[in-house]
Amino acid sequence: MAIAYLGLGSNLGNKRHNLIKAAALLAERGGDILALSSFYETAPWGFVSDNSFLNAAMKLETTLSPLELLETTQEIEKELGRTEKSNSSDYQDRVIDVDLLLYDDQILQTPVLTLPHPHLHERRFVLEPLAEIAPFCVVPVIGKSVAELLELLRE
Ligand code: PH2
Ligand code: MG
Ligand code: MG
Repeated sequence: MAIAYLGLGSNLGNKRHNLIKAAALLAERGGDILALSSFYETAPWGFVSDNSFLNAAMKLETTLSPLELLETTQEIEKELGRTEKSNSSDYQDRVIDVDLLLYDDQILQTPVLTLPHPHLHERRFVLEPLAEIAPFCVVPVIGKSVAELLELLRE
C-alpha cells in the first residue's frame, strides 16, 4: 500500500460537480480516499482566463503504481469530458485536471511523470488545500513540509 496525494482542479462547467465526480471515480478505481480537502476558489495561475478555478487535494491509499495511478487519472479526466491537453507553456481552461503531487517519498523522473510534482512548491492553489490535509508531510527533493512551503509563498 502506498499513500499518494493528488491535486484536483476544474474551471469549466459545474466545477463542484466535476471535482466530486472525479473523487468518486478515484474511490472506485484508485484506492481508498483517506482525506479530501475543502474546495478552494482560486484565480487562474500561469495563464489568462475569465474562469476561476475550484481546487482541492486528496490523500489516497492505493495499490496502484505511480504510472498505473497516472493512467487511471488520465482515463477519469477523459471520461469527465476533458478534451484539451495542456503543457506547462500553454495552459487552458479544463473541465477537470487531476495531478499526482506526491507518492510516498518517491522521486521519479520519466517523460510522462515527475514526482514530486515539479511545480508543487510554487503554487498556492496546490499548497493551500494540501496543507489542510497534510501540513507536516515533507516533500522529497525539497526537504520542507507542505506547511513550510506554503509559508514561504506568503513572503
Ligand atoms: N492548473 C494549472 C494552471 N493554472 N490555476 C489554478 N488556479 N488552478 C489550477 O488547478 C491550475 C491553474 C495547470 O494544471
Ligand atoms: Mg495541473
Ligand atoms: Mg494535469
